[in-house]
Amino acid sequence: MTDTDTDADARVAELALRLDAAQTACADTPSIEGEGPLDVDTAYAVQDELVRLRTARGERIVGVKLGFTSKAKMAQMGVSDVIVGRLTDAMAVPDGGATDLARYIHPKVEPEVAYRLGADVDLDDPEADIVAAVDAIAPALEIIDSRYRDFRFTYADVVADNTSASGFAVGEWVPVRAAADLAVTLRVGDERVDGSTAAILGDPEQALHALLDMCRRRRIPLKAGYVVLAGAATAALPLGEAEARCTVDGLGSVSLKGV
Ligand code: OOG
Repeated sequence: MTDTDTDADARVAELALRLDAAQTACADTPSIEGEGPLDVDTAYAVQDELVRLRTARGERIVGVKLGFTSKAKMAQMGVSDVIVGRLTDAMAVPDGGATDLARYIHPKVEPEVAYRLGADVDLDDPEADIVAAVDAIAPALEIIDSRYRDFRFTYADVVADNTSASGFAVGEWVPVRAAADLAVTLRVGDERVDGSTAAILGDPEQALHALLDMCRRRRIPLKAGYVVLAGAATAALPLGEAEARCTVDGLGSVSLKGV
């Protein structure tokens, strides 16, 4: 190992500790790239280390999530690539359940579609069929809580921060079906946003292909039983004590609230 490798490893460890501390203390942190360049490979290494810190505390990885699957969000960020993050059991909120707002810095909710993997996907098999590995679909809510001040981050920043992942709820699983252009409604108290699953890369099934491609590039395992969140179908709304409910036509609905 060269000194440069050692310095790079030390930086990854330090950035992961900083983001982990922001999450556990619910205290935001400034953008990393605001202080100097962060390349995407290093950002995924920070995410790996951040997730390792969580699993070392006993959390279990239960799924993966995509971000920036909507054209609007990609354009807003000036990027053309999706991002992938990890979900742990500590982030799961039961459908209809409550989540303690004291756990978050400035939580927002997004309406999503979730897929469940019924089998492992072999990242090294060029013929691997992720769509065939999916055994159920459900409406979902994701809670995003960027550890960065005012949700101000670059592409590499948000990758390092495990793509803002902090909570999720999944509605009733139903057999997989086409979900290309289903009406989606997100209600939080009196606020409401309408959209369509078409906002998710044109068809949430495309998100599965984008996920496999990204997981191959980043060596992120895809295991049987994993929940896959395909990305937001509308803009996010702030989460407070009012009920948040996502309804996806033909799939059903899912809700949670903050307490
Ligand atoms: C990043 C996460 C975005 C999505 O579905 O696009 C995301 C953020 O906006 O904090 O999960």
